[in-house]
This record gives sequence, structure tokens and C-alpha cells, in this order.
Amino acid sequence: MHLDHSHDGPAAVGADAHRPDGTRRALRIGLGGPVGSGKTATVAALCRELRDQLSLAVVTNDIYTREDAEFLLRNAVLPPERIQAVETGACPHTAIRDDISANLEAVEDLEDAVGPLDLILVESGGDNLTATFSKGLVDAQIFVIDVAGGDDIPRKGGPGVTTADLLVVNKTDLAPYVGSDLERMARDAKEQRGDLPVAFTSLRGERGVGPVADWVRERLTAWTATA
Ligand SMILES: Nc1nc2c(ncn2[C@@H]2O[C@H](COP(=O)(O)OP(=O)(O)O)[C@@H](O)[C@H]2O)c(=O)[nH]1
Ligand SMILES: [Mg+2]
Repeated sequence: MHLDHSHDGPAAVGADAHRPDGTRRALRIGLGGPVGSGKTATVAALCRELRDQLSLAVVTNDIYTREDAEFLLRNAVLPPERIQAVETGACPHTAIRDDISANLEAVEDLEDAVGPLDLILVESGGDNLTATFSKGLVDAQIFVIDVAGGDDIPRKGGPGVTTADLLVVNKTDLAPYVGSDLERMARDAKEQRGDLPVAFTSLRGERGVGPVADWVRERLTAWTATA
């Protein structure tokens, strides 16, 4: 296992962008955010959208169960050998930020077992607004919030909202029912994030996960060009 995966983003590619045999390793994208915002649903939709063009795999993190992995398996979004569950047994952020060894092992096991892979999605167990991934584990991170969690969440900030490479505001279909003001959320997010991108999604809607899939494809193009 390699623990020297530190770099600053997709453009900063070090020796760790390659596997021991010299082939390029997969781009690793983390998905974090509060419980119930739609992380697993986003992972499932991304798998459906990308699996015919890319070789991909998923790592899920649950505290005591394999629930998210089982949801993905039940819905057959990928063959079972492409889905690995990590049981964190503690606050989920610990396993994606402080002691990332179990997640790194899962990622490397997947590359060995079903690689070469283009993309590995790592879903964090649901946490609060402060959970972010170690740059030693993922190359880029998506933070998923939803409109039903309150339209003041972008304004409240926190490292997920302010620094994630992509902020996803999901469940826009629910905005009219919960009285969330999407324009205000967009304004607040812009204020917190500057030029960092924000995607508004409804997985129930026509475009579904499309904006997120487009962003993932862009990251992958950049990764392939530099790694
Ligand atoms: N209405 C609506 N429900 C959604 C959307 N995305 C996810 N959900 C639902 O929200 C619930 C929690 O989603 P899940 O992906 O398990 O959240 P996670 O805890 O962040 O992984 C599930 O019942 C999903 O079906 C969406 O865009 N619109
Ligand atoms: Mg989940």
C-alpha cells in the first residue's frame, strides 16, 4: 500500500498517478455530504450513465453496515466485483480523512482485481458539513447537499460547501414543496465558492445526474491528459 498520495489536484500529478506496473491508475473522485442528500443515488446514476464508456468501480463507506453497497448491488448498477464496502466503525469522516488506510486498500484491491480502471467513485458515509476527503485518498471531491436540508446550507459554509471541487445541490424537484429558494442558494454558493462550480440536480428530473456526469468527464479528460 502507498501512503504518499499527496498532491494538489488533477493538474498536479506525481509518481502516484501510476500503478507499480507503470500503467495509469484510475482517477479517484470522492462524494461526501450530509446523510440523505443523495450521495448513493448520485453514485448509482453516475454508474448507469458512464458504465458503457468507462471502466469504473465504487467504494462505499458505512458506519456499521454495507447498506450503500447493497443498494448499488440490488440495483445492479455495476457487476458485484466492482463494488467494495468499507465498514468504518466510527465517524465516517475518520475513514476518509484521518486514517484512510482501509479506503486506500479497497481502491487498490479494486484496481488489482478488475483494473485497469478509468474511474473509482468513493462515497463517504453521511456526515455533517465538515467532512472532507484527504487528498491522499481522492484526486477530486464532490459535496452533495439537497434543497430539503434547508436553503441556508450554502450560506452556512463549512469546508465541504466552500472547498469541494464540485458542489451538488440535489433534489431540486422538492424545492416547491419545502419552500427552498434555488436562486438564493445559487447566490450564496457563489459567494462562498467564488469560481468553483455548482451543479443543481434532480435525480427525478429529465437531466438527472447529467451535469455531474459532464463534470466527471471533464475531470477525466484532464486526468488522462496529464497523468
Ligand atoms: N425527490 C428526490 N429524491 C431523491 C433525489 N435524490 C435522491 N433522492 C432520495 O433521497 C433519499 C436518500 O438518498 P441517498 O442516495 O440514499 O442519500 P445518501 O445518504 O446521501 O447516500 C432516497 O430515498 C433517494 O431516493 C432527488 O433528486 N429527488
Ligand atoms: Mg449513501
